[in-house]
Amino acid sequence: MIERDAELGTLLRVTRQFQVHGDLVHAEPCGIGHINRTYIATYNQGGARVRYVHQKINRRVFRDPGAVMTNLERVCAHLRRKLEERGESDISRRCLTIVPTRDGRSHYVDDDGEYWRTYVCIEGVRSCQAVTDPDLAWEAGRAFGEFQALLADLPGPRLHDTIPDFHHTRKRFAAFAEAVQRDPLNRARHARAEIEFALRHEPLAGVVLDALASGRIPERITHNDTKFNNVLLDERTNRALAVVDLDTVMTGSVLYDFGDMVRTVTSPTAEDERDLSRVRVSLPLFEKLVQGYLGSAGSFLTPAERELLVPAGKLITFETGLRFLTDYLLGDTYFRIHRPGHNLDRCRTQFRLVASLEEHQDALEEIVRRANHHAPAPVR
Ligand code: ADP
Ligand code: GN1
Ligand code: MG
Repeated sequence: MIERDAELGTLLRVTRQFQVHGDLVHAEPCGIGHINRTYIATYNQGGARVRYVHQKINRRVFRDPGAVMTNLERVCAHLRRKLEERGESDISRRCLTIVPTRDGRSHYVDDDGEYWRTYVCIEGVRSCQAVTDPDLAWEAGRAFGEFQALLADLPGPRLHDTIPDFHHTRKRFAAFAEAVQRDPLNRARHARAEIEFALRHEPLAGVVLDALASGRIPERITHNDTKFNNVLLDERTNRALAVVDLDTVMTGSVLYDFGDMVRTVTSPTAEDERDLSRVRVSLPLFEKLVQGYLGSAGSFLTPAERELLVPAGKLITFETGLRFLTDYLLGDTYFRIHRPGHNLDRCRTQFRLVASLEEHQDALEEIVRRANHHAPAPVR
């Protein structure tokens, strides 16, 4: 398999650069994730089978991969230290472990200027593309809330902005409007209804931006890409074990994180579900998500942040739909696609969920009110 694929051939050369012992026996691409190239590689290490994850960072998306790696090293070291201080067990399954290169660096730059890194493979886990079990929604909320709590006291300077203005929804909207204007592939005619929907929802774009700008809500260190498949679940217990995909950990609002949880765990469908009649917010899933999140983040969230939890769900679902639509119009150059029209399908799913969140807004607000009542006291 390795010889058949040019990139896997490169991979064979790359793997030798890392402090991985033993012989590579098998490597295959991991089908999950829209951005990086991820390979799971099996080695024969003294007769035992050991797996590692090799990842090529997407340079088109991350313009400064060195900055990504600097952030990543700090974040991984801090998470590990915190887990050790708390006396946790199974730490190598609870956070990412960077395997250094033979000369002690966190990454290797190949002859084409591509950045590669290697992680210990976390075993006995699975990641989910859709959630139907409310207990899993609770796990998602708990895991990301705990992640934010663990990073609250990260020492040192501000993290690098690995993607500037990542959740600047107004700029995302402007990019969308420009894509419609240019329509370089003449695809807008296939997306009339979605373009109309986006234009109608433009006012949503300011929801979190304005609260941040006015100082109503604080900046914190956040994950910024909290979709559910970025949590690894213990396949035996279904408990959330590790949060992965740390490339966008930087300063932001916790509301972006919560919003992306709403987007990915409250409809019992995958992100690219084509049967839109199945896409809707499930109140039991939402309720469990909020309870899990407030259980771990409730001790530091301010009242203003709590007030914006429901709007943030709508905002990030809208923003992500907008990003899929923009990418569709521009020729699918950002998100990896697996079929023609994939990004348009993804956009439709997001917009359908936005509509469902709007329909159920009062019920969602009521759930948050109830959960706030039981969660740790708000910080003032
Ligand atoms: P992308 O940015 O492309 O989403 P991720 O860093 O999320 O890349 O990795 C893609 C997938 O690879 C993850 O969703 C997860 O399933 C798997 N993965 C990543 N790191 C590990 C690891 N250390 N152990 C096991 N699986 C991993
Ligand atoms: C990308 O990397 P991945 O697949 O976990 C994207 C997110 C989107 C998500 C939509 C760096 O996440 O922002 O919300 O796709 N990551 C980046 O599924 O753009
Ligand atoms: Mg990912």
